[in-house]
Amino acid sequence: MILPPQHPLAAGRTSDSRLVRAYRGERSDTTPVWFMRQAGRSLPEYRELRVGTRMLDACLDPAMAAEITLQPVRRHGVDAGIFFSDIVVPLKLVGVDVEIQPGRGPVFGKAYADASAVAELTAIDPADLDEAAAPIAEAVRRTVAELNAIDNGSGTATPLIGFAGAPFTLAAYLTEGGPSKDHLAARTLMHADPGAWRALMHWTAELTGRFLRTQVLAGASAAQLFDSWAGALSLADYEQLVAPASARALSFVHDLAYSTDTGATDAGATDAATDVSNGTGAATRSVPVVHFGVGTGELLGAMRGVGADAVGVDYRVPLDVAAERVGAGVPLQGNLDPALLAAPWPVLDRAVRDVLARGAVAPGHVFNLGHGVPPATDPTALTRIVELVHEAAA
Ligand code: 1CP
Repeated sequence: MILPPQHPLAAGRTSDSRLVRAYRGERSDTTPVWFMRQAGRSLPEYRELRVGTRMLDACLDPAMAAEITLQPVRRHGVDAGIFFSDIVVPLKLVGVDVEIQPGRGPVFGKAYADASAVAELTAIDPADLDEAAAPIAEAVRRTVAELNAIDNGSGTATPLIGFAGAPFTLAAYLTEGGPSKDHLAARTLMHADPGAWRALMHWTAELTGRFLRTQVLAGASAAQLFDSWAGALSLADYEQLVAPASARALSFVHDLAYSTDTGATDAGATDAATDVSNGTGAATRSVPVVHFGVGTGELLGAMRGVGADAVGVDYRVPLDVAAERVGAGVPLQGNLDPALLAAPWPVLDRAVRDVLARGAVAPGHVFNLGHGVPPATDPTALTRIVELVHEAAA
Protein backbone atom coordinates (compact mmCIF):
# COMPACT_ATOMS: atom_id res chain seq x y z
CA MET A 1 0.00 0.00 0.00
CA ILE A 2 1.28 3.46 -0.91
CA LEU A 3 1.25 5.96 1.96
CA PRO A 4 -1.08 8.93 1.46
CA PRO A 5 0.59 11.97 -0.17
CA GLN A 6 0.34 14.03 3.03
CA HIS A 7 2.38 11.46 5.00
CA PRO A 8 5.73 13.10 5.99
CA LEU A 9 7.73 10.47 4.08
CA ALA A 10 5.58 10.70 0.96
CA ALA A 11 5.52 14.52 1.08
CA GLY A 12 9.32 14.57 1.28
CA ARG A 13 9.39 16.25 4.69
CA THR A 14 11.25 13.47 6.51
CA SER A 15 12.44 11.14 3.73
CA ASP A 16 15.83 12.87 3.69
CA SER A 17 16.05 13.56 7.41
CA ARG A 18 19.27 12.45 9.09
CA LEU A 19 17.37 9.66 10.83
CA VAL A 20 15.68 8.16 7.79
CA ARG A 21 18.85 8.49 5.73
CA ALA A 22 20.86 6.66 8.40
CA TYR A 23 18.27 3.87 8.50
CA ARG A 24 18.74 3.39 4.77
CA GLY A 25 22.50 3.29 5.15
CA GLU A 26 23.44 6.83 4.19
CA ARG A 27 25.54 9.40 6.03
CA SER A 28 24.43 13.02 6.53
CA ASP A 29 26.16 16.22 7.70
CA THR A 30 26.22 14.69 11.16
CA THR A 31 25.16 11.55 13.03
CA PRO A 32 21.49 11.56 14.09
CA VAL A 33 20.72 11.01 17.77
CA TRP A 34 17.70 10.16 19.91
CA PHE A 35 17.34 8.33 23.23
CA MET A 36 15.17 5.38 24.18
CA ARG A 37 12.85 6.60 26.97
CA GLN A 38 13.70 10.21 26.16
CA ALA A 39 10.08 11.00 27.02
CA GLY A 40 9.42 10.28 30.64
CA ARG A 41 10.53 10.65 34.17
CA SER A 42 13.92 12.26 33.58
CA LEU A 43 12.05 15.42 32.53
CA PRO A 44 10.50 17.73 35.18
CA GLU A 45 7.96 18.95 32.60
CA TYR A 46 6.84 15.32 32.15
CA ARG A 47 6.51 14.70 35.89
CA GLU A 48 4.47 17.88 36.23
CA LEU A 49 2.11 16.99 33.38
CA ARG A 50 1.57 13.43 34.62
CA VAL A 51 0.47 14.42 38.18
CA GLY A 52 -2.93 12.80 38.82
CA THR A 53 -3.03 10.83 35.52
CA ARG A 54 -2.34 7.10 35.37
CA MET A 55 0.19 5.93 32.81
CA LEU A 56 -2.23 4.16 30.45
CA ASP A 57 -4.75 7.01 30.73
CA ALA A 58 -1.95 9.38 29.65
CA CYS A 59 -1.21 7.13 26.67
CA LEU A 60 -4.87 7.26 25.57
CA ASP A 61 -5.19 11.06 25.92
CA PRO A 62 -4.12 12.34 22.46
CA ALA A 63 -3.25 15.87 23.63
CA MET A 64 -1.18 14.60 26.56
CA ALA A 65 0.57 11.85 24.58
CA ALA A 66 1.49 14.36 21.86
CA GLU A 67 2.80 16.91 24.35
CA ILE A 68 4.92 14.32 26.21
CA THR A 69 6.35 13.08 22.89
CA LEU A 70 7.33 16.63 21.93
CA GLN A 71 8.92 17.62 25.27
CA PRO A 72 12.32 15.95 24.71
CA VAL A 73 12.41 17.06 21.06
CA ARG A 74 12.07 20.69 22.08
CA ARG A 75 14.41 20.41 25.05
CA HIS A 76 17.27 18.35 23.60
CA GLY A 77 17.12 19.03 19.85
CA VAL A 78 17.15 15.29 19.10
CA ASP A 79 16.73 14.04 15.53
CA ALA A 80 13.51 12.12 16.21
CA GLY A 81 10.55 11.91 18.52
CA ILE A 82 9.59 8.47 19.86
CA PHE A 83 5.87 8.19 20.30
CA PHE A 84 4.82 8.27 23.96
CA SER A 85 2.91 5.08 24.56
CA ASP A 86 3.68 1.62 25.89
CA ILE A 87 4.03 -1.86 24.47
CA VAL A 88 0.96 -3.02 26.46
CA VAL A 89 -1.36 -0.32 25.06
CA PRO A 90 -2.76 -2.54 22.25
CA LEU A 91 -3.59 -5.22 24.86
CA LYS A 92 -5.44 -2.65 26.96
CA LEU A 93 -7.29 -1.40 23.87
CA VAL A 94 -8.75 -4.82 23.05
CA GLY A 95 -9.93 -5.30 26.62
CA VAL A 96 -7.14 -7.18 28.38
CA ASP A 97 -7.02 -6.34 32.11
CA VAL A 98 -3.67 -4.55 32.46
CA GLU A 99 -2.36 -1.51 34.29
CA ILE A 100 1.07 0.04 34.62
CA GLN A 101 2.09 0.28 38.25
CA PRO A 102 4.50 3.12 39.07
CA GLY A 103 8.00 1.82 39.69
CA ARG A 104 7.05 -1.69 38.59
CA GLY A 105 5.67 -1.80 35.05
CA PRO A 106 2.81 -3.67 33.37
CA VAL A 107 0.71 -5.85 35.71
CA PHE A 108 -2.14 -8.08 34.42
CA GLY A 109 -5.31 -9.25 36.15
CA LYS A 110 -4.09 -12.82 35.61
CA ALA A 111 -1.20 -14.79 34.13
CA TYR A 112 -1.78 -16.34 30.68
CA ALA A 113 0.54 -19.30 31.20
CA ASP A 114 -1.42 -22.28 29.87
CA ALA A 115 -3.56 -23.30 26.91
CA SER A 116 -6.92 -22.36 28.46
CA ALA A 117 -5.72 -18.89 29.46
CA VAL A 118 -4.16 -18.37 26.04
CA ALA A 119 -7.49 -19.37 24.46
CA GLU A 120 -9.16 -16.48 26.32
CA LEU A 121 -6.80 -14.07 24.58
CA THR A 122 -6.98 -15.60 21.15
CA ALA A 123 -10.79 -15.46 21.32
CA ILE A 124 -10.35 -11.69 20.88
CA ASP A 125 -10.14 -10.68 17.20
CA PRO A 126 -6.92 -8.64 16.81
CA ALA A 127 -8.67 -6.65 14.07
CA ASP A 128 -10.81 -5.15 16.87
CA LEU A 129 -7.78 -3.00 17.58
CA ASP A 130 -8.13 -0.91 14.44
CA GLU A 131 -11.25 0.86 15.70
CA ALA A 132 -10.13 0.98 19.34
CA ALA A 133 -6.83 2.59 18.33
CA ALA A 134 -8.47 5.87 17.26
CA PRO A 135 -6.86 7.80 20.19
CA ILE A 136 -3.44 6.47 19.12
CA ALA A 137 -3.92 7.61 15.53
CA GLU A 138 -5.15 10.98 16.76
CA ALA A 139 -2.15 11.39 19.09
CA VAL A 140 0.24 10.55 16.24
CA ARG A 141 -1.46 13.04 13.90
CA ARG A 142 -1.22 15.82 16.50
CA THR A 143 2.42 15.00 17.22
CA VAL A 144 3.41 14.89 13.56
CA ALA A 145 1.63 18.20 12.83
CA GLU A 146 3.94 19.83 15.40
CA LEU A 147 7.07 17.89 14.41
CA ASN A 148 6.60 19.04 10.80
CA ALA A 149 7.49 22.54 12.04
CA ILE A 150 10.55 21.50 14.08
CA ASP A 151 13.77 21.60 12.07
CA ASN A 152 16.68 20.92 14.40
CA GLY A 153 19.24 22.22 11.93
CA SER A 154 19.06 19.44 9.37
CA GLY A 155 16.80 21.30 6.91
CA THR A 156 13.97 18.75 7.22
CA ALA A 157 11.05 18.16 9.54
CA THR A 158 11.70 16.02 12.62
CA PRO A 159 10.52 12.44 12.07
CA LEU A 160 8.40 10.50 14.54
CA ILE A 161 9.35 6.91 15.36
CA GLY A 162 6.43 4.61 16.04
CA PHE A 163 7.02 1.48 18.10
CA ALA A 164 5.56 -1.77 19.33
CA GLY A 165 6.61 -4.65 21.54
CA ALA A 166 7.72 -7.82 19.81
CA PRO A 167 5.56 -10.91 20.37
CA PHE A 168 8.09 -12.58 22.71
CA THR A 169 8.45 -9.56 24.99
CA LEU A 170 4.66 -9.19 25.20
CA ALA A 171 4.36 -12.93 25.88
CA ALA A 172 6.98 -12.61 28.64
CA TYR A 173 4.63 -10.21 30.48
CA LEU A 174 1.41 -12.07 29.63
CA THR A 175 2.61 -15.50 30.77
CA GLU A 176 3.99 -14.12 34.08
CA GLY A 177 1.11 -11.72 34.58
CA GLY A 178 3.69 -8.95 35.11
CA PRO A 179 7.40 -8.11 34.98
CA SER A 180 9.90 -10.88 35.70
CA LYS A 181 13.62 -11.33 35.75
CA ASP A 182 14.25 -14.37 33.60
CA HIS A 183 10.88 -14.78 31.83
CA LEU A 184 10.62 -18.37 32.97
CA ALA A 185 6.89 -18.78 32.29
CA ALA A 186 7.29 -17.87 28.61
CA ARG A 187 10.38 -20.05 28.23
CA THR A 188 8.49 -22.92 29.84
CA LEU A 189 5.29 -22.59 27.79
CA MET A 190 7.15 -22.57 24.47
CA HIS A 191 8.45 -26.08 25.20
CA ALA A 192 5.73 -27.49 27.47
CA ASP A 193 2.88 -26.68 25.09
CA PRO A 194 4.17 -25.63 21.67
CA GLY A 195 0.64 -25.43 20.26
CA ALA A 196 -0.50 -22.93 22.89
CA TRP A 197 2.76 -21.03 22.44
CA ARG A 198 2.29 -20.77 18.69
CA ALA A 199 -1.27 -19.55 19.18
CA LEU A 200 -0.13 -16.91 21.68
CA MET A 201 2.69 -15.72 19.41
CA HIS A 202 0.46 -15.64 16.34
CA TRP A 203 -2.10 -13.54 18.19
CA THR A 204 0.35 -11.09 19.75
CA ALA A 205 2.10 -10.70 16.38
CA GLU A 206 -1.07 -9.57 14.70
CA LEU A 207 -2.13 -7.30 17.56
CA THR A 208 1.22 -5.57 17.90
CA GLY A 209 1.69 -5.44 14.12
CA ARG A 210 -1.61 -3.62 13.77
CA PHE A 211 -0.58 -1.20 16.56
CA LEU A 212 2.60 -0.38 14.63
CA ARG A 213 0.74 -0.03 11.33
CA THR A 214 -1.71 2.42 12.91
CA GLN A 215 1.16 4.67 13.97
CA VAL A 216 2.84 4.60 10.56
CA LEU A 217 -0.39 5.26 8.67
CA ALA A 218 -1.09 8.22 10.97
CA GLY A 219 2.30 9.77 10.20
CA ALA A 220 5.24 7.99 11.86
CA SER A 221 8.31 7.96 9.56
CA ALA A 222 10.03 4.88 11.05
CA ALA A 223 9.05 1.92 13.20
CA GLN A 224 10.95 0.26 16.03
CA LEU A 225 10.15 -3.22 17.28
CA PHE A 226 11.25 -3.69 20.91
CA ASP A 227 12.09 -7.28 21.77
CA SER A 228 13.52 -6.12 25.06
CA TRP A 229 13.64 -9.53 26.73
CA ALA A 230 14.65 -11.74 23.78
CA GLY A 231 18.14 -11.89 25.32
CA ALA A 232 16.74 -14.54 27.70
CA LEU A 233 16.56 -16.98 24.76
CA SER A 234 19.05 -19.29 23.10
CA LEU A 235 19.61 -18.65 19.41
CA ALA A 236 17.93 -21.95 18.54
CA ASP A 237 14.77 -21.14 20.53
CA TYR A 238 14.73 -17.62 19.13
CA GLU A 239 14.97 -18.80 15.55
CA GLN A 240 12.42 -21.60 15.83
CA LEU A 241 9.86 -20.32 18.30
CA VAL A 242 10.05 -16.53 18.20
CA ALA A 243 11.52 -15.11 15.00
CA PRO A 244 8.59 -16.19 12.75
CA ALA A 245 6.17 -14.23 14.96
CA SER A 246 8.40 -11.14 14.91
CA ALA A 247 8.56 -11.38 11.12
CA ARG A 248 4.76 -11.63 11.06
CA ALA A 249 4.44 -8.51 13.27
CA LEU A 250 6.71 -6.58 10.89
CA SER A 251 4.73 -7.77 7.87
CA PHE A 252 2.03 -5.32 8.97
CA VAL A 253 4.29 -2.39 8.08
CA HIS A 254 6.44 -3.86 5.30
CA ASP A 255 3.90 -3.14 2.62
CA LEU A 256 3.65 0.55 3.56
CA ALA A 257 5.69 2.34 0.93
CA TYR A 258 6.25 5.77 -0.49
CA SER A 259 7.35 6.89 -3.85
CA THR A 260 10.30 9.13 -4.55
CA ASP A 261 11.95 10.41 -7.68
CA THR A 262 14.85 12.06 -5.90
CA GLY A 263 17.34 9.95 -4.01
CA ALA A 264 16.66 6.32 -4.82
CA THR A 265 19.82 5.87 -6.81
CA ASP A 266 22.02 8.18 -4.69
CA ALA A 267 25.65 7.12 -4.55
CA GLY A 268 26.30 5.59 -1.16
CA ALA A 269 22.81 4.25 -0.72
CA THR A 270 22.64 0.61 0.21
CA ASP A 271 19.77 -1.74 -0.18
CA ALA A 272 19.04 -1.47 3.55
CA ALA A 273 15.59 -0.02 2.96
CA THR A 274 14.06 -1.68 -0.04
CA ASP A 275 14.40 0.41 -3.16
CA VAL A 276 12.35 -0.87 -6.03
CA SER A 277 13.03 1.02 -9.21
CA ASN A 278 10.06 1.22 -11.55
CA GLY A 279 12.23 2.05 -14.51
CA THR A 280 11.23 5.72 -14.71
CA GLY A 281 13.77 7.08 -12.23
CA ALA A 282 11.13 7.07 -9.53
CA ALA A 283 11.31 4.35 -6.90
CA THR A 284 9.30 2.95 -4.06
CA ARG A 285 10.80 2.79 -0.59
CA SER A 286 9.41 1.03 2.41
CA VAL A 287 9.11 2.61 5.86
CA PRO A 288 12.37 1.92 7.74
CA VAL A 289 12.17 -0.65 10.52
CA VAL A 290 14.57 -0.97 13.48
CA HIS A 291 14.74 -4.04 15.71
CA PHE A 292 16.13 -3.74 19.25
CA GLY A 293 16.65 -6.08 22.19
CA VAL A 294 18.60 -6.17 25.45
CA GLY A 295 21.34 -8.77 25.96
CA THR A 296 20.79 -9.97 22.41
CA GLY A 297 24.46 -10.10 21.35
CA GLU A 298 24.05 -13.73 20.27
CA LEU A 299 20.87 -12.96 18.32
CA LEU A 300 21.85 -9.86 16.33
CA GLY A 301 22.07 -11.60 12.97
CA ALA A 302 18.77 -13.40 13.50
CA MET A 303 17.10 -10.16 14.60
CA ARG A 304 18.14 -8.54 11.35
CA GLY A 305 16.84 -11.62 9.55
CA VAL A 306 13.21 -11.14 10.55
CA GLY A 307 12.97 -8.19 8.20
CA ALA A 308 14.62 -5.24 9.94
CA ASP A 309 16.42 -2.53 7.99
CA ALA A 310 18.51 -1.48 10.99
CA VAL A 311 19.48 -3.20 14.23
CA GLY A 312 19.53 -1.59 17.68
CA VAL A 313 22.41 -2.76 19.83
CA ASP A 314 22.51 -2.68 23.63
CA TYR A 315 25.62 -1.52 25.53
CA ARG A 316 27.16 -4.97 25.94
CA VAL A 317 28.46 -5.41 22.38
CA PRO A 318 30.69 -2.67 20.84
CA LEU A 319 29.22 -1.42 17.57
CA ASP A 320 32.19 -2.55 15.48
CA VAL A 321 31.72 -6.09 16.81
CA ALA A 322 27.95 -5.85 16.26
CA ALA A 323 28.61 -4.81 12.65
CA GLU A 324 30.45 -8.08 12.05
CA ARG A 325 27.61 -10.07 13.59
CA VAL A 326 24.78 -8.50 11.59
CA GLY A 327 26.73 -8.65 8.34
CA ALA A 328 28.00 -5.95 6.02
CA GLY A 329 25.72 -3.14 4.93
CA VAL A 330 23.40 -3.05 7.92
CA PRO A 331 22.79 0.31 9.65
CA LEU A 332 23.16 0.23 13.44
CA GLN A 333 21.60 2.13 16.31
CA GLY A 334 23.08 2.56 19.81
CA ASN A 335 24.80 2.09 22.17
CA LEU A 336 26.09 4.24 25.06
CA ASP A 337 25.73 2.51 28.43
CA PRO A 338 22.96 4.45 30.25
CA ALA A 339 24.95 4.04 33.49
CA LEU A 340 27.47 6.57 32.13
CA LEU A 341 24.87 9.35 32.04
CA ALA A 342 25.64 9.95 35.72
CA ALA A 343 29.44 9.91 35.23
CA PRO A 344 31.56 13.09 35.18
CA TRP A 345 31.46 14.85 31.78
CA PRO A 346 35.03 13.97 30.67
CA VAL A 347 34.18 10.27 31.12
CA LEU A 348 30.93 10.66 29.25
CA ASP A 349 32.56 12.71 26.49
CA ARG A 350 35.13 9.95 25.92
CA ALA A 351 32.46 7.25 25.87
CA VAL A 352 30.28 9.16 23.36
CA ARG A 353 33.25 9.63 21.03
CA ASP A 354 34.11 5.93 21.33
CA VAL A 355 30.56 4.93 20.33
CA LEU A 356 30.72 7.30 17.35
CA ALA A 357 34.10 5.95 16.23
CA ARG A 358 32.94 2.32 16.41
CA GLY A 359 29.62 3.17 14.75
CA ALA A 360 31.55 4.64 11.82
CA VAL A 361 32.11 1.11 10.46
CA ALA A 362 28.38 0.74 9.70
CA PRO A 363 26.90 2.32 6.56
CA GLY A 364 24.51 4.32 8.72
CA HIS A 365 24.61 4.97 12.46
CA VAL A 366 21.93 6.43 14.72
CA PHE A 367 23.41 7.38 18.08
CA ASN A 368 21.34 6.16 21.04
CA LEU A 369 21.74 4.58 24.44
CA GLY A 370 22.15 0.84 24.93
CA HIS A 371 18.77 0.87 26.74
CA GLY A 372 16.40 3.48 28.19
CA VAL A 373 17.23 6.73 29.99
CA PRO A 374 17.26 6.00 33.76
CA PRO A 375 14.57 8.08 35.54
CA ALA A 376 17.13 9.82 37.81
CA THR A 377 19.17 11.15 34.86
CA ASP A 378 20.00 14.87 34.84
CA PRO A 379 18.44 15.91 31.49
CA THR A 380 21.20 18.46 30.87
CA ALA A 381 23.57 15.52 30.28
CA LEU A 382 21.31 14.38 27.42
CA THR A 383 21.25 17.84 25.84
CA ARG A 384 25.03 17.98 26.04
CA ILE A 385 25.35 14.60 24.35
CA VAL A 386 23.13 15.76 21.47
CA GLU A 387 25.40 18.81 21.03
CA LEU A 388 28.52 16.66 21.10
CA VAL A 389 27.17 14.10 18.62
CA HIS A 390 26.08 16.88 16.26
CA GLU A 391 29.43 18.69 16.50
CA ALA A 392 31.51 15.58 15.89
CA ALA A 393 32.05 14.86 12.19
CA ALA A 394 29.78 12.19 10.73
O1 1CP B 1 4.58 6.36 35.12
C1 1CP B 1 5.55 6.27 34.36
O2 1CP B 1 6.16 7.28 33.99
C2 1CP B 1 5.89 4.88 33.95
C3 1CP B 1 7.18 4.68 33.25
C4 1CP B 1 6.94 4.28 31.81
C5 1CP B 1 7.08 5.09 30.68
C6 1CP B 1 7.49 6.55 30.62
C7 1CP B 1 6.50 3.02 31.38
C8 1CP B 1 6.14 1.87 32.23
N1 1CP B 1 6.41 3.05 30.00
C9 1CP B 1 6.75 4.29 29.55
C10 1CP B 1 6.72 4.76 28.15
C11 1CP B 1 7.34 3.91 27.15
N2 1CP B 1 7.37 2.55 27.14
C12 1CP B 1 7.96 4.37 25.97
C13 1CP B 1 7.94 5.85 25.61
C14 1CP B 1 8.72 6.46 24.66
C15 1CP B 1 10.17 6.76 25.01
O3 1CP B 1 11.03 5.87 24.84
O4 1CP B 1 10.47 7.92 25.34
C16 1CP B 1 8.42 3.24 25.27
C17 1CP B 1 9.18 3.18 23.98
C18 1CP B 1 8.03 2.10 26.04
C19 1CP B 1 8.24 0.72 25.61
C20 1CP B 1 8.32 -0.33 26.65
N3 1CP B 1 7.49 -0.55 27.72
C21 1CP B 1 9.27 -1.38 26.62
C22 1CP B 1 10.29 -1.55 25.55
C23 1CP B 1 11.43 -0.63 25.79
C24 1CP B 1 12.35 -1.01 26.91
O5 1CP B 1 12.51 -0.19 27.82
O6 1CP B 1 12.94 -2.11 26.86
C25 1CP B 1 9.03 -2.20 27.71
C26 1CP B 1 9.79 -3.45 28.12
C27 1CP B 1 7.90 -1.67 28.41
C28 1CP B 1 7.25 -2.22 29.61
C29 1CP B 1 7.32 -1.24 30.71
N4 1CP B 1 6.48 -0.16 30.79
C30 1CP B 1 6.81 0.59 31.87
C31 1CP B 1 7.93 -0.03 32.52
C32 1CP B 1 8.59 0.47 33.76
C33 1CP B 1 8.24 -1.16 31.76
C34 1CP B 1 9.38 -2.15 32.04
C35 1CP B 1 9.04 -3.07 33.17
C36 1CP B 1 10.04 -4.21 33.33
O7 1CP B 1 11.16 -3.96 33.76
O8 1CP B 1 9.67 -5.36 32.98
